[in-house]
Amino acid sequence: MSEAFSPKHIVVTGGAGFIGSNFVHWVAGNVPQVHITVLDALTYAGNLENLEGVPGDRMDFVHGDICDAPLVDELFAKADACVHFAAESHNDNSITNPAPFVRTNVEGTFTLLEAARAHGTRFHHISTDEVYGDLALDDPARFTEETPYHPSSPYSSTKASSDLLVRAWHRTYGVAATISNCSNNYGPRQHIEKFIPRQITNILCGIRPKLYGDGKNVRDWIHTEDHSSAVWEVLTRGRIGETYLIGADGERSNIDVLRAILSEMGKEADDFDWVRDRPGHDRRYAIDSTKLRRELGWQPIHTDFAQGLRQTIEWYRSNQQWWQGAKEATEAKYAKQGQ
Ligand code: NAD
Ligand code: TDX
Repeated sequence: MSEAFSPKHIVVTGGAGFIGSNFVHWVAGNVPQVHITVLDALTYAGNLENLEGVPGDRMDFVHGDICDAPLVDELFAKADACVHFAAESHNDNSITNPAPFVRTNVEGTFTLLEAARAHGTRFHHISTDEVYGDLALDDPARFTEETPYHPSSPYSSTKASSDLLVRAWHRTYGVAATISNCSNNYGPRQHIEKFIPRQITNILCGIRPKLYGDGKNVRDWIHTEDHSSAVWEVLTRGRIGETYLIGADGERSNIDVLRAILSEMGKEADDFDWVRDRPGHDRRYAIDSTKLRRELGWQPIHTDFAQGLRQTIEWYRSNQQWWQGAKEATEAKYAKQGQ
């Protein structure tokens, strides 16, 4: 299949975060002709070290806010596409303080869309399966592109809002936009507030892992490199105005994932603490990615979860300087919440 769109210069917002930086590495390693401008505010979740190893002639870094309209306008004038990862991304933070979520996720996306409208920039919006709410554990259904929006948390409701803005800017103003909604990512460089890296780094620090509620909640795990390859397919060959769900058939309960980590790290199956549940905690996410696979021929390559988890554990073991500075504050924040 031939490529319909071959950008020469892309703006990647949130490129110093977990998934954004993995995407930048993926593009630099797989697509020779593209120049990348990373726009990132370097919040607590952004880290310039995440971009180490990306050749200097392939990328420039702009330290700035996606809500800064003049800056965004200047960058969009020079690029032919934007892939928009920047967001406040953690559900638990959105419960304690939703304000930055509304600002970055809603107002920030609005600011970018206005610039895309002014400059005719191709716009790919990164979203989440959480916009669809949750499924029961015994429901055979999975989310599809037709599932109605039903977000539960302040985080997911701001992501749903941003998706709706993208759809409206496409329909009303003709912005050349696509959206992808992906399931839970794992892999290197994920902030240690998130489930998998929190448990790995707890064990490395001699702290007992923490499991919310009854541990039966199900997440649909995908390796972040597979998310990156899917985003590239949608950006270059996806149909304008369409939404694509990204998932790799990786449904697992939290307790199963935790037990896999414990076993891999030489701990007993019950070496963890049950802690207070997350308010409004979504029960189960599950993605049906048939459209992406059929239309664009995308396939995940990291299909062995045990192996991906082993490599992720190894990454945190070998990169303690990357996460150690954030560990105490992250755990203090959780302790205050009883988690
Ligand atoms: P992250 O929190 O690791 O990184 C977010 C990045 O955005 C950081 O580098 C941060 O500095 C930057 N940022 C935040 N506010 C900004 C602002 N106002 N201006 C400029 N930059 C700003 O997040 P992540 O887990 O890598 O998620 C990236 C995207 O993928 C988000 O849009 C998220 O909703 C989506 N997503 C995440 C997952 C997941 O499992 N983590 C799954 C599906 C979708
Ligand atoms: O210590 C913990 N113990 C625990 O049991 C933490 C941090 C989490 N959990 C549970 C809550 C969830 O059921 O693990 C599951 C995963 O939690 P998170 O890593 O916080 O992810 P989740 O809330 O599922 O959201 C993630 O996937 C969708 C990303 O953070 C979002 O950005 C993305 O949109």
